[in-house]
Amino acid sequence: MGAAINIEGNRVLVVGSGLSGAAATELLKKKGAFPVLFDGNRELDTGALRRKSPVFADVEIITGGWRDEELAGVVLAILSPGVPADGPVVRRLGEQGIPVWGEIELAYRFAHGRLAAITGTNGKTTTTALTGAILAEYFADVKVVGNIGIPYTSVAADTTEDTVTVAEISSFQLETVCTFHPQISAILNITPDHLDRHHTMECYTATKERIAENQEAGELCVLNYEDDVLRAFGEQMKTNVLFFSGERRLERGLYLEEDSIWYADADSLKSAEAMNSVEKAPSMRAESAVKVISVSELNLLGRHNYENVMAAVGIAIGFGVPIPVIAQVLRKFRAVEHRIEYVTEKRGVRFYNDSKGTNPDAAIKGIQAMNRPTFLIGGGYDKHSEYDEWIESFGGKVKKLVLIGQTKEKIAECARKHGFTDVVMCGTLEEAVDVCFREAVFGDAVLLSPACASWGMFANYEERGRIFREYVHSLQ
Ligand code: UMA
Repeated sequence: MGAAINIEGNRVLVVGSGLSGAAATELLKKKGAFPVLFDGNRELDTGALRRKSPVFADVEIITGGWRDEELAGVVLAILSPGVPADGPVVRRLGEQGIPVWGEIELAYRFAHGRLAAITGTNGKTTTTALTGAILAEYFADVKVVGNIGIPYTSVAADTTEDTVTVAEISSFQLETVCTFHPQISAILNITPDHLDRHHTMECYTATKERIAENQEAGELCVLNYEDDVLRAFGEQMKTNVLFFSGERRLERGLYLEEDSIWYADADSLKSAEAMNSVEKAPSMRAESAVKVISVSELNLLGRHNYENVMAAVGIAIGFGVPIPVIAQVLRKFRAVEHRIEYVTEKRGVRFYNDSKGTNPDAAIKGIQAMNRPTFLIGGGYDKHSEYDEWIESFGGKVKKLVLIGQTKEKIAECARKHGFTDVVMCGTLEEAVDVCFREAVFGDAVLLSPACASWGMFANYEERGRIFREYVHSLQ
């Protein structure tokens, strides 16, 4: 798969007609290939698709399944992230001898400049957006791409040697990389998610770790020291590792102590001093530690966010951004949409949109951030997650659990098992909001933090969050 494939003048199959498929098709055309689109959805309205995405207007579209001869002359297939690498589509392509790259691999092959790639179960989007904001303060041409919602293929052709690209990379996207090689990678944390796709935690972890598989000595991987798996991973790497910790002082790395974020690195203290205006640590602390920022100056809440900040700071330091510049951006940066986002207050009840809480671990962070009695709206698409830890994290804070979607029975049963019985089932998100608003009293919070993906009820978590926000604003 690492070999060069000449796409110019050749047919290339694009699998998936969503954001990634459209952007990949556009890039392939720019590079002189002849894209052919395949989408497994038999019901796909190709006329409507061509109107919505003009890039497909002159492209041959195959839906549902294909006959071998329809792929005659196809030299390569580009997979959208939603298409599993061990599924029937890839099996058929293998039988026909057609090599497969993911959309990320395609973009990487045509991209220039430097690249930072960020993965992890939770915090990827915040960290990617924050890293992009810091780098944009220091470098003239910064692109923020990937799972964050901007396909890497949509910008790859516009990059130059001076571009710095920050890519949020999901485990789905990592299944199909090959030569993908960021100079700086980061893995924020690994907790159970997407087990319907990756089957076991071992496979999920190994897929995440692929982000660093092509890195070389002298490059950098930023890792969470408090994640046992990542600590062990870092300790055997050949590339440089910069750990961060929300729990303990590190000899070398970033850590949270006394409500501040510190950077300790004996080797680079000299350059840190040269940057001026960085506060030296008291002598009792690691000799070389400098203060990056006090967390009270941040607009992001919760320890998980301080970890995201440390990862972004680590990447920025890796690219040589001075600490005062980093701190200046950190003071301005605000939370991304749909992540414990305050919506409004009605009748003394505060509404929070945490639609991005798409797995139990992320949803636990949502509950932890609440400082009021909370009506919690949960449930959605079944990714084969276990909900025990999420229910256990309610800790007396959750007044009522209002459930929607495919997982509602499974979650309700799990709640009962843990002695939590104040559960209501609803058919729609709007109905769930109505129930919460009817029963909530002054001083309560209503939190949408579903612990599940949105698929099946909504196109994506952004749509779920938007609908929640709009409906909440319309409440009388
Ligand atoms: N399709 C098939 N066969 C399949 C599966 C899907 O033909 O086996 C077709 C569908 O019919 C549909 C198209 O593929 O027409 C959809 O492709 P897609 O699911 O890859 O979605 P895109 O619109 O291309 O969006 C993808 C990411 N989606 C997924 O990973 C599921 C987006 O991440 C990402 O923002 C976008 O590329 C741009 O890079 C979303 C996501 O939910 C936010 N990610 C997961 C997460 O964050 O947990 C991983």
